[in-house]
Amino acid sequence: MTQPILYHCPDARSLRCLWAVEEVGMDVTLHNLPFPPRAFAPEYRAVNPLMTVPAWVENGLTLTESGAIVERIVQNTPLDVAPHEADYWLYRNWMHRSDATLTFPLAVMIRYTQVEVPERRLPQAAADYKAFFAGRAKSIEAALADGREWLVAGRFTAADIAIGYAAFLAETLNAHDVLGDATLAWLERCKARPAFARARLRQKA
Ligand SMILES: N[C@@H](CCC(=O)N[C@@H](CS)C(=O)NCC(=O)O)C(=O)O
Repeated sequence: MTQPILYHCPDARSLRCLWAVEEVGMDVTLHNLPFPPRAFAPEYRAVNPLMTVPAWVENGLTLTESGAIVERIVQNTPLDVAPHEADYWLYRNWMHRSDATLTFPLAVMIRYTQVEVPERRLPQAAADYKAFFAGRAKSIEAALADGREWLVAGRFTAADIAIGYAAFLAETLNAHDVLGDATLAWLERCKARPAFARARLRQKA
């Protein structure tokens, strides 16, 4: 059994995985890459032909979806929600929603405000996709409206990591003004997790 390798770019979606690693105390080899790898790390294609982060390599298996990797990391820990628990399917829904529904519009914003060369930047696309994110993020506010501390199962779970990263990314893009009060308070609770701070520190090493 070899130690898993996590390929990561600072504050990219792979932060979900590094945060989960720190929450559960798993030993992994962290491989930091410059962003975007397709421009600055051509050798990474041999690991992940998609040229996206994260990638997770473990015993001959390569995973490339942040949600699936987080699920792998938290398996058999209290951060997972088990099939016999009442919130199991809600939990799974949040795990899928985290990237497919909530991070996607933010990725469009990043591309058209930061990644593209200045002449290809599109302020209108960024504004439209921020509005798209705003509509979708109402689902977080609705879930937290009853005053609950965490999204599901009455405890901090991988759903808070997966969705918390999307809210954190919105904040790094200055798009958090569209988040509701309950969401902003929950985001602060997420960021106050010692494991989140450790992950952000470790990615700088
Ligand atoms: N659905 C994938 C998306 C992965 C993804 O698009 N990652 C971004 C970083 S946040 C990336 O590597 N972008 C660089 C590129 O596409 O060239 C996941 O959740 O891991």
